[in-house]
Amino acid sequence: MMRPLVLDFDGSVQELSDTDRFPLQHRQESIRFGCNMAALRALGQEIPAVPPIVFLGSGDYHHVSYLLIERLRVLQRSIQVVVFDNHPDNMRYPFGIHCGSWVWHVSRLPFVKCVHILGITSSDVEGWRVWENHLRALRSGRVRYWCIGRDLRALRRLGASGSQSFDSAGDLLNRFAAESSTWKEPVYLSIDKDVLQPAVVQTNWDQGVMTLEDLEQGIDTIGSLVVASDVTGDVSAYRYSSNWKRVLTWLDRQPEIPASLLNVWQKQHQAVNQRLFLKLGAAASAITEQIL
Ligand SMILES: [Mn+2]
Repeated sequence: MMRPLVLDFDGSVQELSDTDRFPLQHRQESIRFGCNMAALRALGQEIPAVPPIVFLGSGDYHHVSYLLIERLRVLQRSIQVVVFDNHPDNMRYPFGIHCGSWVWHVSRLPFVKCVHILGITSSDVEGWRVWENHLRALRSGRVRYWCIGRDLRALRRLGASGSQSFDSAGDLLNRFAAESSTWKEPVYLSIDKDVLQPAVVQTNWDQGVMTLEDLEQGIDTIGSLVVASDVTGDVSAYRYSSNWKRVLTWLDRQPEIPASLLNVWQKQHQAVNQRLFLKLGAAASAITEQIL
């Protein structure tokens, strides 16, 4: 079994069996929530070659997935990107890249065929908020939303014909299994645990409706194609020293995590991470050694 790597910005990911850790606390202020491309590139220079399973800590670092996906350029073939997330992460953000906009940047990489985001229940995809999404990526089919219980009429009117909403996680996963069974491309898999219902784990963002079993079923569906993966959605408390970032996160209505609960929540994440690691390790080891 391969060893996962924790890119440790925030100390949120508790001990897993046989983990390596790469300390990045000194980049927490500059990378967390969002950064300019120069800061992201500087981070890319610092982080080493990574194994196929990477834990990133809080979902506030989800844009670091962009760096990990960009490295798959070496495969010299087109790839599918599958993201489990309660949010589209394809929103407009004029100040560089952030945890809510990274999908759009990934969709512009020439070797990425499509970014599929599964399990969205956020209202980001509905009503007037559709204008905050990168619509061109949705129209061209480079980005597709797989939602649960949302009304996508506004998006469809704007041409996002590849995006769908389902009545339940089960319906979504069945449709996804049918479609992904025709894929020939390797898959990069990114999991934000905010796709899970709050009964499973608590994150610092509003959460979806999937159970851990739903998520595991989804991983199994594409398991033999997955070449690399990351996991985010762990919890940590952080106070920005920059006023600018404090304002940005306040605008995004990020709730503060009560200190008394932080440790309890991190332990829940540890158990979920261990299960995801076993599932991803079993899936990835076969194909990765051939390709990477
Ligand atoms: Mn995310």
